[in-house]
Amino acid sequence: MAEASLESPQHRFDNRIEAEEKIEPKDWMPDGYRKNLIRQISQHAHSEVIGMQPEGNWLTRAPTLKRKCILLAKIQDEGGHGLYLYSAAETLGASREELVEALHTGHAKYASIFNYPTLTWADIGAIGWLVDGAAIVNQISLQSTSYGPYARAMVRICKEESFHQRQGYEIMVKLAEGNATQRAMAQDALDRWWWPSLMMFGPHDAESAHSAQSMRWKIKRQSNDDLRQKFVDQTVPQAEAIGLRIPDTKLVWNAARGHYDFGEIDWNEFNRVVSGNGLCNRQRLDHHKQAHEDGEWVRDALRAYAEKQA
Ligand code: FAQ
Repeated sequence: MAEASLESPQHRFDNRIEAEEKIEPKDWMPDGYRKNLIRQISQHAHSEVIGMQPEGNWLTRAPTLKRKCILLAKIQDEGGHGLYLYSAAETLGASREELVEALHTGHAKYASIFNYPTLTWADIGAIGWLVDGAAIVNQISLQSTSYGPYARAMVRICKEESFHQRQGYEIMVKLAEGNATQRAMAQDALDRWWWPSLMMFGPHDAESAHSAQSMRWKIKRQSNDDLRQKFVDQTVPQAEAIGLRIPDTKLVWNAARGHYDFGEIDWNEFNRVVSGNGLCNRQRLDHHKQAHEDGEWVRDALRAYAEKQA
């Protein structure tokens, strides 16, 4: 009996996770592992695609042609990230139709950050600097996630996000070096995007429904709170370097811990936004549904072509 269980698919799977081997699409995996991955990867994909909207709002109003080209390239990258991630989720047996349906019916989430409006050009700087900055901290860790297609998608995504973060910070640098109005715009954008960026890492570890199991399966490699701390530690000096103030009165360097201490997130706001009642939730979903509907003719043409070939 003991010998048989040593040979069981579950046992082999556990050993491979233990040995840091990647799990590939055709390998045996527990149902829960598959479901959890489809959940996380598809929500990640939805975030990338919905995340194109707040920045898209500034494409026609970028201050120069060069800024417009950079922003356009960045937004297209985000669409590409969504596509790699949908493909990774499809390798687990989920169809694209099901995934999009889950987004449209509210069964699948996307990152709360994309439900905030982009009010000024400085918001484009703040998104690149803070939102892409937070995304990279999380995604670098996911490069060593246990599912092969997800880990490999992360490698390329991280390279692109790194360019995004730098272009955002460079916008903030220029505004911070500018006149009083430009500096005020940069500070106002930081004030509005700081806390929502910290929320991107999800609930505290003790409240995180999926973390313990995801860490055991090595889907997640670092906890929500550890990643959030890493982001704070690396971002505070960047703000200081350009003379911007982080909007947190509790923020202080803790020499004993070797980290910044920081204030508490407004979890009521987080829950409100995640449950669909943020400033732009309805607008973001309606826009996605409309774009999806407008693309129906492309899907029809592809289906007709496939039928003709069959
Ligand atoms: N917003 O048990 P946990 C980007 C949900 S990409 C909304 O801790 P988990 C690029 C969570 O889904 C940004 N929902 O969950 C870009 C779960 O709900 P469920 C996206 C959130 O999965 C930049 C429930 O709360 N990145 O920005 C949020 O273990 C600029 C319980 O939470 C990724 O998706 C939230 N902030 O940990 C694009 C990275 N936090 O499914 C355009 C991959 C938590 O039970 C412009 N994902 N929830 O209904 C992850 O690393 C994880 O999924 C976490 C959450 C860390 C996000």
